[in-house]
Amino acid sequence: MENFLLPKSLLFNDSSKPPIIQGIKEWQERHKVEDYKIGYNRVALITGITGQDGIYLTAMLLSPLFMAPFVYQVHGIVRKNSASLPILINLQETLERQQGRKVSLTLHYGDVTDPHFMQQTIHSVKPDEIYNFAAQTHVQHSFFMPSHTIDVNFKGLVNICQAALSLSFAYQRSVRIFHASTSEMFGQTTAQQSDSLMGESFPFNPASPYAVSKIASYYLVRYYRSVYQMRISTAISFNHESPLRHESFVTRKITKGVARIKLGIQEKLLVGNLYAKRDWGHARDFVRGFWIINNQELVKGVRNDSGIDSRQPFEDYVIATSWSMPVLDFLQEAFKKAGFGQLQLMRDNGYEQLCSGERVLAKVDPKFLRPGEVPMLRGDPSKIESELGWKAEIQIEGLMDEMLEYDEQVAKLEMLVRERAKL
Ligand code: NAP
Ligand code: G4F
Repeated sequence: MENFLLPKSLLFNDSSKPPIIQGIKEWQERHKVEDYKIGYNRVALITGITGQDGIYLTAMLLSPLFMAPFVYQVHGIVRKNSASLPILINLQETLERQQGRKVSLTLHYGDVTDPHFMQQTIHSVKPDEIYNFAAQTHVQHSFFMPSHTIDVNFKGLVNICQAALSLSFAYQRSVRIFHASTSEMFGQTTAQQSDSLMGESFPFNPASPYAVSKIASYYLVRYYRSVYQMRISTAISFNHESPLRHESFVTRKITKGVARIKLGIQEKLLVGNLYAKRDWGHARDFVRGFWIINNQELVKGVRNDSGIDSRQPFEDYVIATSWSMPVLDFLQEAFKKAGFGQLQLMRDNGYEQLCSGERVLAKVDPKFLRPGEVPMLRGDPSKIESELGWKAEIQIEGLMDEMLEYDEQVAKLEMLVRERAKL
């Protein structure tokens, strides 16, 4: 039912600032560079388009307020049973209503693990830009499904790169590829490292099959870039959330749980490790960073007013807010914002629980503890800030407020449906 609700941050209108790449309009007027078909169409292919980042990127590329020098046609790869398909369809219909015309969104049913499907799709779509978001993204699930995780996260990228390479040989077309890497690759830090911010050269120390699959893909990006001079790059992204985050991830599990507890349709929250710290940003900021990275020579040219050197190799960037917070603080703050006041942290059978007087509102359930945990992640975004002018605009406070407000709406709808069902 929540699929009918679009979060505020997804749509750009007069009151929400559209993503502007600094100075691009002035630069467009001054330079005419052949490589950039300024004002012409660009074709973007998004794998994982039904996921959080896929939906935010689609909304941005198809918004008339997105200040990029291209008009986008968006293609997306969708698994037939994706539960998030309705929200994508709702987004398309909303954008068309807003703009009073059709937007160019085409879906292709398939799977990135199928090399024939990827070859055929990339050859028929002939994308200018690919964004590879498709992945088995849940760290805890990767302990139970290591082989599947490696298949989707690593072999999926192999299939995409091979198809893009053959497209460039067959049609002399170069396609730029953005791949989504993760801060999980940094993994467990030593005591000496634990206070340092994690930048591009911070060592990898993976603690899950998910992290291993992403490290393998990270090196695959470097391989295709150095051996075939492909325009491929990656962002090492720290955690980013939104009302569209799947509820199996901790922030959304908390905001949805708190909203339902407030309305009396859930008794308590069951969670895992309360002491892990994460650098939480907003997905809307992150997808703007992904576009900038995939168009990095254009953005560097605009910023230096130097035109574009298309021989310049692509580079990888960390995207983060540089702020981090323990799960426990996120949980307590969410209950506080929802009007539950100060909660007491107690212990029962060796596990923590958060109580309001006699009432238990949240409790650690060992089934959510992981065999390998990453205790602390905090990123250093200084390279992308200084070279590409990206900066996180939405802080944790704004993120939490939006998620709680959205989840209260969802919970109220759920109540309404329950009431009606009784009639
Ligand atoms: P998400 O919401 O979990 O979405 C994952 C997407 O991948 C979904 O659209 C899913 O389709 C699709 N998918 C899964 N297996 C597939 C397959 N075999 N073939 C085709 N599509 C498949 O993830 P997200 O948060 O948007 O993250 C996007 C990317 O960024 C991922 O690669 C993730 O690892 C990476 N990343 C995310 C974060 C973060 O904090 N969000 C941080 C660092 C890196 P269904 O709808 O059918 O399930
Ligand atoms: O929300 P999480 O599941 O995200 P996690 O494991 O950090 O992974 C996310 O971010 C990565 C980037 O760093 C992405 F690459 C990845 O795809 C995904 O998007 O867990 C965050 C922390 C963990 O330490 C976990 O142990 O919260 C802890 N946690 C505590 N209770 C819980 C729970 N995590 C989940 N999912 N569910 C709980 O009940």
